[in-house]
Amino acid sequence: MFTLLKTEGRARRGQLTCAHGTAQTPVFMNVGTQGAIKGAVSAQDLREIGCQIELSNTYHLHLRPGDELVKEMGGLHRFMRWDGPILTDSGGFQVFSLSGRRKIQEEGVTFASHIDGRRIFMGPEESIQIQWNLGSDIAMAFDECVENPAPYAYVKQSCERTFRWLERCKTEHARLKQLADGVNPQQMLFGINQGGILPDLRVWHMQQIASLDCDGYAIGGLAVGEPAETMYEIIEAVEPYMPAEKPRYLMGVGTPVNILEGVARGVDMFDCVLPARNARHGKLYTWNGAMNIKNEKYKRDEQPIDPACRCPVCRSFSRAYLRHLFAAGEMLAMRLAVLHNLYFYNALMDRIRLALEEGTFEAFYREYREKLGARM
Ligand code: PRF
Ligand code: ZN
Repeated sequence: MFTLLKTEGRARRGQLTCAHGTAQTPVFMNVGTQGAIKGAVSAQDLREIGCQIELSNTYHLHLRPGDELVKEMGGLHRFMRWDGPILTDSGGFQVFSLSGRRKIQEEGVTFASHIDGRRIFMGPEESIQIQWNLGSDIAMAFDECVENPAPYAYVKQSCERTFRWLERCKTEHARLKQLADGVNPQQMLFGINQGGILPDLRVWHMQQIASLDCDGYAIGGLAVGEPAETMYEIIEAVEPYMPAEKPRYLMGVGTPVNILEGVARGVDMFDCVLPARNARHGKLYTWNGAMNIKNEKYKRDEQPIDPACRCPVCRSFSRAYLRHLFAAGEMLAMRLAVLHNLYFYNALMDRIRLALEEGTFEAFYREYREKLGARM
């Protein structure tokens, strides 16, 4: 269930109640693709860095260890020892971005596993069954994410098919709920808006999926090659057609500035591998912009990564020590950097929510759009 608490302009402050707890929105979901956060971060760490919702992938967990095994182990929450909300992505996007040769048909997608090349078929029913076995709190519809830009005719037939796939997802989800033997019988299902960077297709598709009364709506197919400004224009075009009483999720976005811009345009939920990936390359976020900790200038720097950060890393370690760990290729470098960046993203969402509560989001937005985009 989603409750809208307050709005400022198009920005929204709300709360999303799942079977495993309530998340305050706008929220950033921390990505643990295979049931672990890349950089040796566990579910225990997630709690410490302020994570509210963990995100895992249908595609990866189906291939390994297998969703049947996860179900046998009591579901994903119990398997990974995370008792907060979990969202699972449907596999649609990963099939297109990770697998080798693939064939898309009305029925679904046949593809080669990126692990051992074995041929696998996944359609809307399979994706929903897998997510049902995992027992996530939020399941995502099976969709096709087309690259940007793509020919009009292709995007049109693709998003028409994605709509038919959503109808099948809804039917399969309802069927499984009837069986009453699920790991998480209260699982929600979100629909995903597609339509490339073509506003008329986007709006048409959004109107179609809004009529199906999903538990929430995502905007997919963005941050896949188009300029950030184009992404913002598409969000602005579809937002008026997204049901106001349902949560809105911008998939796979983004930088701190992208998130701020998304919130300003009415988005409630985000996820991205960027903070963890950047951390592993030494790119760390601060309230004054991004820094590269591997830089020579931090060699004798006694300060924490960000003096304004209260994360477990900044409370203990210096920039000089982190720089050394990176230079020495120590695994601890990755772990500490990832912990800081994820804490930073969660803290950014905290500050955004606070500004919305105080009615000062507009001022916050103007100040931090500049600061967060800077390079230290
Ligand atoms: N569809 C799904 N997952 C996604 C995307 C999408 O379009 C994106 C696009 N940025 C990220 N993750 N199912
Ligand atoms: Zn920190």
